[in-house]
Amino acid sequence: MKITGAKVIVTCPGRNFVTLKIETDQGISGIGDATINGRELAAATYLAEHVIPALIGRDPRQSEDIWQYLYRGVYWRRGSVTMTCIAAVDMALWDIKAKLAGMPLYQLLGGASRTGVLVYGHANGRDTAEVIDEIARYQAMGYRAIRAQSGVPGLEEVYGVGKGKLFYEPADRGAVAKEALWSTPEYLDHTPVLFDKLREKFGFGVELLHDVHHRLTPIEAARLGKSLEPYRLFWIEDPTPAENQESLRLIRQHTVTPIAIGEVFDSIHDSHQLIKEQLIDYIRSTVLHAGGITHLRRIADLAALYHVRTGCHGATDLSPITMGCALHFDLWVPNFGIQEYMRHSPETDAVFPHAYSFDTGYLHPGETPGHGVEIDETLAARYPYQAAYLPVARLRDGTMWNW
Ligand code: CS2
Ligand code: MG
Repeated sequence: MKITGAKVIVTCPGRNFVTLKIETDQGISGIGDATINGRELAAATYLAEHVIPALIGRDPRQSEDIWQYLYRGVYWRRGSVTMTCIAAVDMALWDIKAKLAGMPLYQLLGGASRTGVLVYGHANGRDTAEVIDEIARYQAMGYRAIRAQSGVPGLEEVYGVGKGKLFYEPADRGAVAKEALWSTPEYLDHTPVLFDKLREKFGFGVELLHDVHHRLTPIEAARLGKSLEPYRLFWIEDPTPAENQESLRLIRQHTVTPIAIGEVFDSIHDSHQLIKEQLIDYIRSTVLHAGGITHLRRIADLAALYHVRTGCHGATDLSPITMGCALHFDLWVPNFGIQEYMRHSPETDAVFPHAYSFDTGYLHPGETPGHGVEIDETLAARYPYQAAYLPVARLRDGTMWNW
């Protein structure tokens, strides 16, 4: 069996997505996601110029050897562009292999370890009253786990509070990123009050999550984790930037609030110490940004040795292809925790028809051979790329901070 061709499809049904399509001499094709929010064209060029020429003529069933070739052969290993592009190839090759076997992808990984994939949705609001309304709405939709993000008094715009409802797109159209003001003291004062009100309103029958989004120093994150202990959160996410994995030791010394990190990680080396020292409870790495199913399996297997569970990132800037692959992975992985599920827009769902479905707080990938997601190329062509960037944050004195 041989790869006869491959192409990159960039489309923007409300937001940009980069898709790799690989074709074979047996008429079976596979697709993979290569979307990096704000750096889409870097991935598209990397694939077109440096990956596709190396794929032609190879056997698509040799997904491991191709992975190793693209990882070791680049010399300049790792990094979000390289690992996202390797991931796109990997997703497409697993799609082809599962179609060849006539099975849904999860069967090739080891079959189902559960009947469905527990997901969490995003309840956002400018203030506590709006967050309460949104949580009630997500509960009515059947969600058992809900992330709560709120505006902060004194700050105009903060991460996680969307312009619209149901789905949230943080990237703004334009040639350069918008600048947003951040101030930690107001956030540290406001957040425990928010969750006190949420638990008073909803009790403890719903799992509540919160994304700190890299904005605190370790000691500030320790304070936040401690202040939230009475509200028993499912997790606080990205409490502090985790390039320095040791910094999680300080947070761990002060609080038992569970910690989830990893959506910006691109390899096992970014989380190796966090996992081995049990500095986190959930690893958020994804099939998209961490080298595909082939690499994410390795991360999950290491995590399983240290009681760390998966909690894959699943925002709107990860295409339905990533969601499809993630759900097959989630259905199989023994140390599953939870899956993020930010719904895509109807335009996006039309471009990426898929087999996965939502029911009473769980997603299921479906039984279609492959990963169960396709791309409508004719429709995709109607939405040309539009430059868009994630915001950057500055403190009141102008210091660059973490958005
Ligand atoms: C967030 C993301 O969903 C999350 O946990 O961290 O929405 C993140 O801000 C975006 O994926 C960035 O593009
Ligand atoms: Mg996050």
